[in-house]
Amino acid sequence: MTERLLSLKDEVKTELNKCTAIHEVNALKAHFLGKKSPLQELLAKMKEADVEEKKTLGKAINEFKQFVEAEISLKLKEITSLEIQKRLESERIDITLPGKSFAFGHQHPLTKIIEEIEDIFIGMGYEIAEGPEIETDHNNFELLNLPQGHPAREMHDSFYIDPTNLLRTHTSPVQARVMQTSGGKPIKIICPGKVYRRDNDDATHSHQFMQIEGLVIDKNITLADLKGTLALLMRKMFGNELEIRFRPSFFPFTEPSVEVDVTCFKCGGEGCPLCKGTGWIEVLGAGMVHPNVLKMSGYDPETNQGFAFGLGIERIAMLRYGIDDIRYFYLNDPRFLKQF
Ligand code: 2NM
Repeated sequence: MTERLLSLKDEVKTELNKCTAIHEVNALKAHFLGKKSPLQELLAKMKEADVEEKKTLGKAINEFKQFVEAEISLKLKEITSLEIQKRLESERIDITLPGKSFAFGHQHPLTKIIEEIEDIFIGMGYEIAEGPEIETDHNNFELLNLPQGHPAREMHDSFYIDPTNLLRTHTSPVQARVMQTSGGKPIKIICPGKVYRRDNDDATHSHQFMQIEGLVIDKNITLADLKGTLALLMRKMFGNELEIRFRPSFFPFTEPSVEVDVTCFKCGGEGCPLCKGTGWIEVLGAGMVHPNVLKMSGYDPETNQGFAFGLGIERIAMLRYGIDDIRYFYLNDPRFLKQF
């Protein structure tokens, strides 16, 4: 009997040694301790044994059971720790490897110029006003002294949506809206935004571009205020040394109207390819708000004066960065955009 148990013990050891997975160990456990195990034979024999034999036999069987359970639990521990070892090995992370770098987006050059100009005007106490890109014919033309049939309406041939609505051709309708709702009070605003004109796209024309227009209305506003304001704007944008000059011009919404040149910031006025040898660069249009415009939007032109100006953002950005084709701004080629 004890010999049988001893040889069973050896068998347990050899079989356990072959196990490499948990399910194999569990199968062995069933084999040695389960219903069809050799143990059952021994238990059957117990029935025929006498009291003294039963005692020793029972003890030996119990000891065998404990042995098997202890061996199995040891083996299970061994396998589990091996598996953990394997997983740690296969899921190892090398924290010294460099991280994945990903591309950051950044501001569009036009946005940069707009925010720069906004900051300059906010510094002078202006507010920023915005309005819809689809406007009424009334706001876009009528209120700006461009009545039906006015030849200047052809100056910027427009995209009509229906007989009374169009894509705004300038941001002036925003200013007309502000004038109409401000109850005759003083105004100091700039209006940045997209505008649309029926041009064929080429290096210097785009059917959609961006503008900033400014409007100041108060008592005793003069052309000198306009000149001082624009000189400050241009010096902050292009350098402290430059001068500005006014040339007489015409806009339906201003009288007098001027076009504004600045000293060529590239050559300092000596004459170079950028300024085509003149020493001056044209940067914007401006003027004193036409009495009709003031009147139509509820201001008495006898007691109120105003100045207004408009500039094209693309033109400023092209001058500033030396870009020779307006279409680059709208291609969104990262090779172009990442330079700014
Ligand atoms: C320009 C040139 C001159 C202008 C006028 C107005 C308004 F609404 F006050 F009448 N807004 N913008 C203006 C004046 C715009 O752009 C070249």
